[in-house]
Amino acid sequence: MSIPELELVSHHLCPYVQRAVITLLEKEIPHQRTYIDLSNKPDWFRQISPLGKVPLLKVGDEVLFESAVICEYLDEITPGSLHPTDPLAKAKHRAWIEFGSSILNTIAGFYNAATEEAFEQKRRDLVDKFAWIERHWQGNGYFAGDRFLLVDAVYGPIFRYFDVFDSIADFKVFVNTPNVRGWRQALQARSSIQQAVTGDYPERLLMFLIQRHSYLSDLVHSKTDYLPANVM
Ligand SMILES: N[C@@H](CCC(=O)N[C@@H](CS)C(=O)NCC(=O)O)C(=O)O
Repeated sequence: MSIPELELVSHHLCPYVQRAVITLLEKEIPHQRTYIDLSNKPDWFRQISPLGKVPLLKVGDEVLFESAVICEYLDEITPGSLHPTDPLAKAKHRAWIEFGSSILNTIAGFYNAATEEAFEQKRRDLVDKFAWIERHWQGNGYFAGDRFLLVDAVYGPIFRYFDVFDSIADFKVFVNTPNVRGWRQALQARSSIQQAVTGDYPERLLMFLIQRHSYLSDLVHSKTDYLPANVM
């Protein structure tokens, strides 16, 4: 199958966009990337995005939305597959991908929580969610063994948040999940995961966190000595 002209409409911090970028990189698919400002969405974007969200994948004159759909499409138009072939295994991977989206919602609750109490509740929710993965762990480096698959592409951007959170304080989210910690390390080392964001990602995320005016924003402020000059 010949690969059509592809353009990924993106945002610098979006973890869902990163899933698509990682898939594009893993499968070495030529594409263009266009970054937009989500706080000031361009009219052309509003006109083609049914949910007003990134990522979008422009495929010639067609537009795909929803990251899971985009990743599966990219996987299917290229040789080899980043999904298991066994239907039950594939269904389980899709379920854990959906679970990854639910972790992302909890992460949003964590950085938006206004009070210490609400923040602590979200922290515990994160601990619980990663404990679920630990209990069901059947991996070996990656989620399903030594081969990187779509489900791994989903968790790379999730763990990336914690690289920045760890630089603020030790929130003890992975204390009792050694397999998840190993998975996090394996994904951190993967070139496609590293290259899915621009080099200024940590500064951009810190700036975004400060702008939440949340409990976590206050923690970032309390560490002003560590903040890079361009975030102050
Ligand atoms: N279910 C969607 C979620 C995408 C999503 O939430 N994107 C966020 C940025 S990370 C967005 O575009 N938000 C803009 C808005 O909601 O106005 C997917 O998997 O693609």
